[in-house]
Amino acid sequence: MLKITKAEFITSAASKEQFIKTEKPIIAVCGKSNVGKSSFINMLANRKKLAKVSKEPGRTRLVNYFDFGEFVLADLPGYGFARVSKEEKLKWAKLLDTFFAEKNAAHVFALCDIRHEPSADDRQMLEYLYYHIIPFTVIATKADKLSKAAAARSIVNIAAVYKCGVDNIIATSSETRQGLDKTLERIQSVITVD
Ligand SMILES: Nc1nc2c(ncn2[C@@H]2O[C@H](COP(=O)(O)OP(=O)(O)OP(=O)(O)O)[C@@H](O)[C@H]2O)c(=O)[nH]1
Ligand SMILES: [Mg+2]
Repeated sequence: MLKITKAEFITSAASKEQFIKTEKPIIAVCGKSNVGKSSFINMLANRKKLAKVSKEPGRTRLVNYFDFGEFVLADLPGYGFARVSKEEKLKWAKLLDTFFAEKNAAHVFALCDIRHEPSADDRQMLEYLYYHIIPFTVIATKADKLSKAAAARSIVNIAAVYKCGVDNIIATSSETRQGLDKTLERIQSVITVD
């Protein structure tokens, strides 16, 4: 099992010129505002405050890079936040599209809230991934908020929307650390080149 021995903030990128180049595989974390991206990263890092968690959605407006030793994690800006201007939304969409088009990520963790039907923005993000042929794993967050049976039903639904198998979805909770081992196994297989 992969052991995370290092988790350090590297830098933030506000534009494509600032995207970093590295020999290490980059795993990107994406999902709508408030879905739990930063909390998920902190769970992996086993740190409380590596990535900023906020009750107010839409706070992560940059690509934040973290060095995890054998790989780099990129925390992408959350999309689908209502209270931002049209221009700002377009700017984010362009930034994300360029990020994927330039093949910056070897793998993507696409986060969605296990309690909610995937949104139009989630489907748009999925289109980017399929269009640019970027392998992804769905992380169904906040699993602590549902019963086991309800979580299982939700995962079947998410698999249908994301056009993937249920095996490609990991139910997680940053509160209970459910799904951490499965996620580490997935990272291990993603970063192992054989
Ligand atoms: N119950 C529960 N709450 C969670 C979980 N993960 C995140 N939250 C809460 O959801 C809210 C948003 O979490 P963040 O990790 O900041 O979400 P984010 O996706 O990084 O948000 P932005 O950076 O604004 O796009 C916070 O109040 C968290 O405490 C989880 O697994 N379970
Ligand atoms: Mg965040």
